Amino acid sequence: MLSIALAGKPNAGKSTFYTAATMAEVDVANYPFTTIDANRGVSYVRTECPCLEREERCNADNCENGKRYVPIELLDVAGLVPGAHEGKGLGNQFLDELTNADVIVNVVDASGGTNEKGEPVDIGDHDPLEDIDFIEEEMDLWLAGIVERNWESVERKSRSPDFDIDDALADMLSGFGASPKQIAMVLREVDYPDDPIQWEDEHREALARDVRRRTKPIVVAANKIDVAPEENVERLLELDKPVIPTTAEGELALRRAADNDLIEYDPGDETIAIGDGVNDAQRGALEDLADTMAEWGGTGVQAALDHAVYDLLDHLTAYPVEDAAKWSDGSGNVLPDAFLLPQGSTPVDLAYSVHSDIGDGYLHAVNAKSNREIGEEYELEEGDVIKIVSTAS
Ligand SMILES: Nc1nc2c(ncn2[C@@H]2O[C@H](COP(=O)(O)OP(=O)(O)OP(=O)(O)O)[C@@H](O)[C@H]2O)c(=O)[nH]1
Ligand SMILES: [Mg+2]
Repeated sequence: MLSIALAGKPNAGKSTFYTAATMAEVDVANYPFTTIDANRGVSYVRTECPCLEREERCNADNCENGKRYVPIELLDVAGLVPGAHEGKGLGNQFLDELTNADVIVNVVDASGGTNEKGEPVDIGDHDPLEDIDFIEEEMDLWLAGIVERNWESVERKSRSPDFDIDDALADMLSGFGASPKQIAMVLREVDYPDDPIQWEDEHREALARDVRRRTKPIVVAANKIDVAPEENVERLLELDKPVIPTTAEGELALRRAADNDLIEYDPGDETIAIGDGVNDAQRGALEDLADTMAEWGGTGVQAALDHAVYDLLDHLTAYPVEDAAKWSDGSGNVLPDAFLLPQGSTPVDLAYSVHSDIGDGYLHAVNAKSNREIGEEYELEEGDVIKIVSTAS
């Protein structure tokens, strides 16, 4: 499963975001380092279900009237402070948790109500722009440290006659969650000596920076928009980086209200319908929240996850079926499964995602939307419904 990690300063709202997105109970409090051990749970990205193209909506568990929710893993980790790679705050513990993440959501307190250590200050007192870069820097320096610590073993290996620097670096960096393909791409772009003995600190730092950028892309969640000065959010949106305004607390309130049938709301909706069962205080709070949503296009929590997966990681959703006419599995369930795959994936890749046996026994595939057989080279598109014919199925 794809893994998204929530990173950021203490007290920025990571655990609130996590609770809202997974509806799991975790500790949330207005002081730094509330979270010490990482929380790991299932959340979803939202996309349009192909059932919208049919007369009837599907009955899949994760489809809500054509709003399709595809599972991903969400990770909520301890807050990060400047100097973490040297052990400040909770230090490397947090950074090590990121090894398995495919993409990072950097939760920033856009209200300026917490200082660089995450301690509460008056709203607007701290400039949230200062909280953007240090996360990247800490991650880069942390990875550079890993490279440095492993350098001796690369130098040792270089004495062997069949030594290849690309292979040695790929070997070392695979532990960081970088695929050989990603590493090959980075190595093509940077200039470095073939002999590890000649590497300087700058080479290692440049390598770490490039590998980090490619393997851990970051989207910023400009959080607490419900209380943030508008100007703060605007300035964050002007940055030359992906930024999504969010209110994690707002999303949590909406999900709880929807669970209690007080409102109609599906995660990622830009509006809510308030029911008759609410009292005056609840109505006031929900109306305030609806105003915030109208201003920024929703609570942003779903949008941040969607942006991470569909834009930064450039993934698509494909739907394997057994019956190409009914778009169903063998028991008649319409569009029962959805898989996230990188753009450029083929029907064979989809077959392997379903099961390695299905992949090994792959014969051919049918595009169920056009009812045409497709070749092994066919590049899947968002929302494709595919029947895979395999000796294993
Ligand atoms: N107004 C407002 N407050 C929020 C929002 N999100 C979180 N908070 C509050 O911010 C405080 C910190 O939230 P947490 O979710 O515990 O923050 P964290 O980033 O997990 O903090 P650590 O675990 O200490 O790193 C709590 O008082 C939350 O209620 C939001 O969108 N708006
Ligand atoms: Mg926390």
